[in-house]
Amino acid sequence: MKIERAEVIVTSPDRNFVTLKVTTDDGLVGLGDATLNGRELAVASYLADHVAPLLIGRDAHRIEDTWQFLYRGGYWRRGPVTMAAISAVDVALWDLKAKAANLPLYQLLGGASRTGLLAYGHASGRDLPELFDSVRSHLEQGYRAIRIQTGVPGLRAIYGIASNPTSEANKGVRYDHEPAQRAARPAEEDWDSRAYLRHVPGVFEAVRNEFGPELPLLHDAHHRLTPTQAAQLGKALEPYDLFWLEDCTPAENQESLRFVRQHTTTPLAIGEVLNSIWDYQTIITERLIDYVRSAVTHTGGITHLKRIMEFAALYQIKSGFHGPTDVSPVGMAAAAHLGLAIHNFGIQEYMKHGARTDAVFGQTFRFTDGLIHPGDEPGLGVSLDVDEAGRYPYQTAYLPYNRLADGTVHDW
Ligand code: CS2
Ligand code: MG
Repeated sequence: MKIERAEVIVTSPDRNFVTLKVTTDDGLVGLGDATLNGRELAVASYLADHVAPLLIGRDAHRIEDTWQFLYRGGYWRRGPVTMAAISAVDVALWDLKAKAANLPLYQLLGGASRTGLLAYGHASGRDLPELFDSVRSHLEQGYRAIRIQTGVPGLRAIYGIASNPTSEANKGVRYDHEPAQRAARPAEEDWDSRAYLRHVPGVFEAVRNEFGPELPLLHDAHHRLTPTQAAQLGKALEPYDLFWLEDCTPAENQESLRFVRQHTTTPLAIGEVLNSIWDYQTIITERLIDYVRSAVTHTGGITHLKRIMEFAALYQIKSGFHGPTDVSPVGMAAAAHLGLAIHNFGIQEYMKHGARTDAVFGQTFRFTDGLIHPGDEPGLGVSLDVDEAGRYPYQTAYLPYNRLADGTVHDW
């Protein structure tokens, strides 16, 4: 099964997506997601200018060899751009191998370890009434686990709030659905960690009082706290029994999680900005996290994330794969196939894509009664309508950034 064509398709139906389409000499097509929010064209060029020409003529069945060829052969290793590019090739080859075997991909990854994947959705509100309405609407949509994001008094626009103001070009698109605003420059937002720390525990108390003790609740601190503040928040949230507190502090310094772990038993999830098994070495071997948050798209594909999950299994750490709308339907399908097969599955993030995106990407992926299933079509179960994609050319879009009250740039 020789690779005959490797094309990079950039489209912007509801947001920008980068997809690698690999076609073999016997006419099979494999797809891989290479979308890196706010830096899409960097990966598109890495693939089109440097990788795609090297794939032509290769045996599509040799997935591990191709992975090592691109990782070691590329000399410059790791990092979000390289690992997103390698991921797209890897997933496209797994899609091809499963289609050649006429099996859904999860069957090649060891078969199903469960009937479906528990998924969580994003509820948010600037205030409690808006938040409660958002939780109710997610429960009505069938979600059985809910991420809670809240506005903070005194702060104009913060991460994760659906009703935040958006750019003119993003009118009608929920802010939390697409934080990367279509604009020539990134939007500046404000932040105050002490105001946030004073406000959030009370919100979780109110949500528990309103919705009871059982509902799994998640929260994303989105990399904004120091290790000490993260320990304070984790401790303050213990009475509300969170499923997880995510990205409580930037993870570049993996050891900083030791301090957080020493002070709170609130489960911790980290990894959406980590790109390789080496980025997880300390936080897994010292069990400083409970959930691996990587996306297949940003972590070297199914081959590498499966390796990370096998490593994590030794330490009873589970998956909590990243699944916002900037992971394309191809990336979501890959996460669902891997999540269905691995033993140490925890939960899957799932934000629904828009109608234009669903028109570009055909999917057998389904969300029923709170559970995700990738479907039983051969391969990933995703198709790409190139003509439809062609209707939506790339649009410049940037994720926002933060400044503190004194003007200091802060983690967004
Ligand atoms: C977030 C993402 O879903 C999450 O947990 O952290 O929404 C993140 O902000 C975006 O994926 C950035 O592109
Ligand atoms: Mg997150």
